[in-house]
Amino acid sequence: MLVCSALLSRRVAGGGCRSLCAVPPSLIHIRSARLAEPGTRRSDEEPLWEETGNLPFSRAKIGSFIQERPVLKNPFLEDALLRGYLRRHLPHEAAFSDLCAFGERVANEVDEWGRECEITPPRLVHFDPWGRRVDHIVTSSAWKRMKDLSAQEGLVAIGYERSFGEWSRVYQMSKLYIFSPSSGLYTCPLAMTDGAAKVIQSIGVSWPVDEAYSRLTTRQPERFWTSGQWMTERQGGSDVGSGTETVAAPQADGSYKLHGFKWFTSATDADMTLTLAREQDRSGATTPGSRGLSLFYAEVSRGEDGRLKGIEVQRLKDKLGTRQMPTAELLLDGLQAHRISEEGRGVASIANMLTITRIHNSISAAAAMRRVVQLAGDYATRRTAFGKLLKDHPLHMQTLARMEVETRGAFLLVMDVCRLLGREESGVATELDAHLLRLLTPVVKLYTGKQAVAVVSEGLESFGGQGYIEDTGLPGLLRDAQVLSIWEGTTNVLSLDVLRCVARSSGMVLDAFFTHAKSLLAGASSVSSLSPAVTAVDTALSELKDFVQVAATREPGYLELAARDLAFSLARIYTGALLIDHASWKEASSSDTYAALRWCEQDLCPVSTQQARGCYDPSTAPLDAALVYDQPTQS
Ligand code: UCC
Repeated sequence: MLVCSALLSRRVAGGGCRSLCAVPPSLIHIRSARLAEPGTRRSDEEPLWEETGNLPFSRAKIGSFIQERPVLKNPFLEDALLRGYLRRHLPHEAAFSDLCAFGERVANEVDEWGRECEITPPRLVHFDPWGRRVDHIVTSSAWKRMKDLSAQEGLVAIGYERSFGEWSRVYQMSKLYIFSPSSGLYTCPLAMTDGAAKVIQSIGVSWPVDEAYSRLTTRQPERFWTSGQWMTERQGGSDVGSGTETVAAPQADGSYKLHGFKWFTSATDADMTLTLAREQDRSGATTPGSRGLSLFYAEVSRGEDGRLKGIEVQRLKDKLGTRQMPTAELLLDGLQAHRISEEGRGVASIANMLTITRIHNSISAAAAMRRVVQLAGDYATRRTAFGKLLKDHPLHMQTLARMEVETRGAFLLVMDVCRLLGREESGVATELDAHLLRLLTPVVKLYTGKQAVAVVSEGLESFGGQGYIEDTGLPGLLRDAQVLSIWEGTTNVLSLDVLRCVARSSGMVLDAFFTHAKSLLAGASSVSSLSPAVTAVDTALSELKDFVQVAATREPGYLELAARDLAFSLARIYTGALLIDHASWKEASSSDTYAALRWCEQDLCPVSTQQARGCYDPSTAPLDAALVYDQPTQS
């Protein structure tokens, strides 16, 4: 480039072209393009650019090659597994045509709104022009359109209308699955709205929450409400029982005034919230721990002066991703609320909400994977490198195929949990279903959260440098994926939840797991092409059983160290069984079989592998700590 500029300045100064003739043609092109606009004559002696005949940069200063962008097509029509799964389990024309029409809308209309939400993030206006405190969270028009769309499309309502009986949740979550990556994170308020409706339904739809329930589950945009779930305080992200400081002061009319500080409240433009607080007795004393927590319902409203009633928005959070959505710190300063759980039953009552939001989280994770795989696959048909399209490079296809296997596994795992939820809600769940739902909810959330980060990251890489360019919209997918393993319970907290539900059910949840996984394999016993996968899952189940037997005789610390690997083993084994089951369906494709075989090639039971290496022995914990805090040796 330096040589080029030197030549260029000499030429301009001297007006001659002798030295130019000595440089390679490509340099001439670059320099020429900088000297004058194409088609303009700089001096009478020089020919027009067009007249030289071989100047491909003459029409544009940046060259003529423009890479075709990846195109988002109808995410329902493009998804062979989703369509196959629904054809098998929910073969209803009405559901298909609705999903097809919605997929069209997502690709052609909604996706752009999602982008608008990303580039026009919410902002907080504390004061009006005359100095009055208003705490307005200003959101984009696209964010508001998402709310109307969510009501119209029944994205929460479908789960409560139950038009498809026990398959209604699968139908609802299929819609959310094709919506999620284009939703500008509107799936977050929808998750909490769904969770709040579920809590209200389980407690009883009566005053003071009957009106709220009808608004959370309506299809009328003008009536539709969203709900927050204000659980996190400065001391209590995971350990809610010890960390919740908010107190509820009883009022003469039976309501309460809440006073506290909520540190992380998402989708803070909600119309109502469910939140935890400690009820004060007459002397102002409260009960510590989870036993002191009750669940409260509060509406978010403004007084005639425009101020939020009983709430001050301290600030919006500056987050790595999910920037489309307002997340705020809230001071509750006498917020009027109603207790809706029994006293001291706050955590148990909000657990229903956690189940729903964790399932939504898993849907978002699987959907992010699916979206990046769809876009990467499309791009591979448009991008040429080393003389051929990316799709014709076997190594590139191997990478995308591995992403596809992960995505298929995640999809089947989360859909199976939705199936179980639907069965529970329509009153047809067996005891086995109920145990599986309890066990698999933390499992699917923690596993898909991890998968999403890995797959989306790999997906960005498959676009080369463009995957790192902000206005392609791709980096946002990765930023938003990173939160999926954090909120609604981190991987370790959920792994401990798995242990807790095993212990509280006296192992019944694991019995259900073994029984159902075996029954999924049984259907494939006669399909010879699947036999390596069936053998792998069968072996992993035996290994898992052995692990459980040994672990039951060890001290609690042993199981705690094994918790994460145990949860991963449950996820991999069960997902393997689901992939096999789907591939043994009579209308399954060869790709379904291939995906099952590939999934089952990995270590399906890492808890057994690590146990054999002594990773959970009592000596391990101090060694881990010593490694983490390893100090340079003093000389
Ligand atoms: O992260 C957040 C950001 C919000 C953004 C919204 C995203 C929405 C999704 C978006 C999709 C796009 S908000 C909050 C995040 N925080 C958490 O998720 C909390 C994480 N911590 C836990 O999950 C802990 O395990 C706790 C808080 C549940 C543990 O509390 P305790 O008090 O120690 O719990 P216990 O003693 O184990 O359980 C108390 C009761 C028991 O019932 P009883 O008394 O009848 O035996 C448990 O069985 O609650 C019941 N319980 C459960 N029931 C506890 N956990 C569960 C559960 N998971 N399912 C059913």
